[in-house]
Amino acid sequence: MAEQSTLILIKPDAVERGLIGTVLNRLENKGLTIEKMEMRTMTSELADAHYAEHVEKPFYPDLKAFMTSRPLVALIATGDEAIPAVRTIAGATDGRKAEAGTIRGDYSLSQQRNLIHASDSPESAKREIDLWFN
Ligand code: FUP
Repeated sequence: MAEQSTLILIKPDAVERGLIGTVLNRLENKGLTIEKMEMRTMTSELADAHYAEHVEKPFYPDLKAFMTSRPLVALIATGDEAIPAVRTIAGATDGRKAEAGTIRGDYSLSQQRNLIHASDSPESAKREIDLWFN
């Protein structure tokens, strides 16, 4: 048993579409525990820190505008191997290509408006949890 905590964002598109409960359901049904949860709007500074690896990419201005436009739900979920487990539930980045049965595969038809962010490694999880909750 390797308990892990991961940082999840239920993105503005999911909030706007009334899918907060659907996403939370999937996480809870899987057996994950929601440790902390807060609805907030990402600031410009937080966006640049959170997406540090993407700030120079051509798609970043658009991504930042979307992520800072409206409230999102930030949460910490914990469980056995939670980091890879949540990535599996989330599905591939591009909702058009994500497998059916995943959150993105079932509810997103977009590479940017893909409903959920989930930490991709223990290092990212630690960094992102610190950024959002400390
Ligand atoms: P993921 O780890 O699956 O959230 O995806 P990435 O870290 O590769 O990308 C971060 C965010 O940038 C994703 F939510 C999708 C978005 N993105 C774009 O909007 N356009 C692109 O060309 C690539 C990624």
